[in-house]
Amino acid sequence: MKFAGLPALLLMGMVTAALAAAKPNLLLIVSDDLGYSDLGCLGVTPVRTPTLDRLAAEGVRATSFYVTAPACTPSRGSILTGRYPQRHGLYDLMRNDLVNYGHRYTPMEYAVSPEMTLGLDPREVTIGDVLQRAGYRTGMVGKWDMGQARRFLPLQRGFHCFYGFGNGGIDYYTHERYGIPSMFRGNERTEADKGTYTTELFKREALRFIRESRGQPWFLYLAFNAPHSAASFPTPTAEAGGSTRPGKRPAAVGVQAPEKYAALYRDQVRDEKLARYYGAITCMDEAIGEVLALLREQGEAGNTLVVFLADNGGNRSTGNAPLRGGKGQLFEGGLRVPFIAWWPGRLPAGRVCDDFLSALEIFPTLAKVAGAKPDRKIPLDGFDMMPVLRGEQPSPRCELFWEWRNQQAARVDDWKWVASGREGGLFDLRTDWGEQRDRADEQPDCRQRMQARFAAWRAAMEASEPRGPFRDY
Ligand SMILES: [Ca+2]
Repeated sequence: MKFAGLPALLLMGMVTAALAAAKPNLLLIVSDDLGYSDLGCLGVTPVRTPTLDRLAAEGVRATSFYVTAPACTPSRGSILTGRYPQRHGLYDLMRNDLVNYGHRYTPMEYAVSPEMTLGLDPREVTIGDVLQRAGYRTGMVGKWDMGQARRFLPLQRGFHCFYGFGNGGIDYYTHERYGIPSMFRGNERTEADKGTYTTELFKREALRFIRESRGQPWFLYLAFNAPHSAASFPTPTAEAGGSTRPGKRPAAVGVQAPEKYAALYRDQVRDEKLARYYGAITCMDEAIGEVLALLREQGEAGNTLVVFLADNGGNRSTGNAPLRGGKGQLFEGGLRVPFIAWWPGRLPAGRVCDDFLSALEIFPTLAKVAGAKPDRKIPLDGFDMMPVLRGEQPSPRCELFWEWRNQQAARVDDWKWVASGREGGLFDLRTDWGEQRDRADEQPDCRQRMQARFAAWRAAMEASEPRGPFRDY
C-alpha cells in the first residue's frame, strides 16, 4: 500500500488536507422582487440578462421553484435557516409603517422602532453558522433583512464579514431608510460610500471577499436589493403641496437604476418605472457577470457551486405573466421564482428541471455539498436537492404550504389551493399555471384533501417550538 509505514498522525493530516481541498466554494445570490418571467432567456419580457442566461445555459434552471412567503423577510429567513417562517419566527416584515402616513422618524425614535428591535431569533442556526463550523470563510454582502440591532447582524449570525444593510430596503444612492443612514461594514454603520449605487458597491465587496478568501473554502451570501423599489422617504408630490403630509400616503420613488441602464429600455416600455426596473436587473446581471469572471480568472469556476434565486415574486405593477398575482399574494406570481444552479462539471449544462422544489432545500443542499453536519435536534423542512438538479432522481417534495397574513395556500402534488379573501380556488397546475380555472366545485374531494393537509401542517407548526419574536407574547 502506498502509504504503508507513514506515521498515523501524518496520514490523518494528509486526509484532512485532502478533504479541505475538496470543499467547493458556495455562492448564493439572491435578487429582490425579481419576477418569474424576468430572465432574458425566457423571452417573455424585454429584459436583458446575458449573464444569467449563460448561467442557465451552462447549468440547471428550475421552473417549479417556490419561496416560503410572498415577501422579503420571512422568505429570506427560510433561505438562511432551512425552516418554514412559522418555525423560524419571522413570518412578517419588520418595518416602520408610520412612514406611510407621513411620519418622519428621528434617529432616537428609529432606535426603538420595530425595524431596530426585531430580528431573527438568536436561537436560530443559520447556514452561515453551519458552514463556519465546517471550516468555511463566510461573507454576507447586501440586503440582510434579519434585524439591525447588533445581536441580529451577520457577524453574530455565522458570518466573518458583512457589508450591506440590515433592514428591508434603502435608497440605492443615499443608503438611507427614512432619512437614517443604513449601510454597515461589520457591526458599524458607514456613510463612506454615500452617493454610489448599491449594486456597484455589492459587486465591489463580493469581488473583495472572493479575492481575500483565496486558499480556503468560502461561502458568500450575495443579496442584491435590485430590483426592489427604493425604500426611504417617498418623493414629495406636488399634490401634497411639495411635502409629505401627515395622513396622506405619498408617491413611492419606485426602482432606481443608473441612467445608462434605464436608457436601454425607454424605447421599449412606456412606463418610466418599468424602464428603471429592467435597468436595475440588467445592472445586477452585469455585476454578477464580473463576479463569475473573477471565478474563471482564478480557475475556481469548476470548484464553485452558484445558486441564484429571487426572494419572492415580482411586484404586481411589473407583471409576472403568465403567472397570476405577485408579491404579497399566494398565487404563483408571488411564490414561484426564477432559480438557477451552476457548477461546471458537477451539474449538467442547459438542463431545465421541472421538479417541485423550494427555498427550504437550499440549507440542506449547501450543508451537504460542504460536508457540514447540521444539528439534528433542529427540524429542517427541506432536503439535499443535488440529485434532483442532476436529474438522477425525482424530487421528494410533494407538499408545500404558505400562510401570509389573512391568506392560506397549499400545493400538494400538482394541485394548488389558495384562500385569499374573496379570491382563491383550486387549480390544476399541470394544465393551468396561470391559476385561471377554479376547479373547486368540480373536485370537492380534492379541495377537502388540500384543506386537511393544510390544517395538519398548521397544527405541526403550532406544535413546533414556540420561538421567535412574534410568538413570545
Ligand atoms: Ca423581496
